[in-house]
Amino acid sequence: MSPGAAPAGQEAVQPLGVAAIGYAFMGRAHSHAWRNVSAFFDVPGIEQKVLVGRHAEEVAEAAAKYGWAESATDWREVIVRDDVHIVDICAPGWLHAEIAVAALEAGKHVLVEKPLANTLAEAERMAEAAAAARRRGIASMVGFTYRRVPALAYAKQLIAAGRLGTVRQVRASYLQDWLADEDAPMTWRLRKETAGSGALGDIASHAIDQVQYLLDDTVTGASGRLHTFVGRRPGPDGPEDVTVDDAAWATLSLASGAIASIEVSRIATGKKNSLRIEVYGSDGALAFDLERPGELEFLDATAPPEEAGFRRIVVTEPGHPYMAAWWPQGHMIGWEHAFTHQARDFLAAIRDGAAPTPSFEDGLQVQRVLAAIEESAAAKSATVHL
Ligand code: SOE
Repeated sequence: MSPGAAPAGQEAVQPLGVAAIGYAFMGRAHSHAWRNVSAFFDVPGIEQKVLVGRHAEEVAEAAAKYGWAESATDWREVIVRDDVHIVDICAPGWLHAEIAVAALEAGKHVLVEKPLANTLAEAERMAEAAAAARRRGIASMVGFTYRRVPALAYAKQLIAAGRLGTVRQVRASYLQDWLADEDAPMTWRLRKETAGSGALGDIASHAIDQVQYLLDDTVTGASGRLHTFVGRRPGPDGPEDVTVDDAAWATLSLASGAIASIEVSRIATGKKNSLRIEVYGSDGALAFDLERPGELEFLDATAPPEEAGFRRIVVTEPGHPYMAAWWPQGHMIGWEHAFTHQARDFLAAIRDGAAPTPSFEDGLQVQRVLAAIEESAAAKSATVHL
């Protein structure tokens, strides 16, 4: 029996050893989730075995702070360890494919941050490795974490239950302003070779995933544009060229006949982390904004016109997704909780021998859309069919 998998009729006893690779922003968010998940959710026990990073001193300090038993600097040594069963990849995009494929081949369950990869070719390789690993009972999942925001998970339930009727149109935007300042420094996120793309891969990937997830639909065509407003930024050794987009926008067609628009930016002055999604159907509509994560606006268009209007649902009821595990009704949770929900769903899938979602195949589908938008933008062409 593999660790974490429950024998028929019994609870699993042997904890799953987790290794996380990367200890910056995402590594911290994931560490927080691993640290809390078994305290709040009924999942197989885990042990935070080892945190991996390039700089020995910094990673040792981070490991001690975030609850890891050890730290290491060589991910290749870590992913083959017998006491490591889950590899959680929080490293920048250029490392995803190499680490994920090696970890899957070593028989480890793999969770990888979004977007799945920097290029379509890498994403295809990862999806193939995941499918082969799945046949050996190995789980893999890509961290489109916003699927685990209770308000968005509830929005999906409402749409699936037909409360919006036929969904016709979606407007999705993801606006941030951390690059609005021309003097904001270079980071790996602004170099094509490390990040793959800019706002497109970083945040349009979330918006595209949400459109396909909420509607349970597939994008079949895309027309897009990319723009870089600040071409050079201060680097460690002087000014450096920015080689990715600051902003992107696209129109998408979906298999169901629905259409969507996507608008993303990291220079949207005043917008901090606004993933806004509006869904319009024949019988109702929904709106969500990540800057107010515990609320969902819902319109029931089957009500008499005099009564119809958007109403605000406060998503803190025990009947809302994930909420029963936290505080009594009415008490809010935050951004970081979605990572705990993600760890919960991943561990539950491992326990049940189920295939967790979003799968690498789902991540690959998002990557196809990103590539189509890039192709359309480069060619200044109309729709690129996937
Ligand atoms: C940076 O733009 C970023 O941290 C994204 O990389 C995350 O995926 C998103 O959750 C918040 O913004």
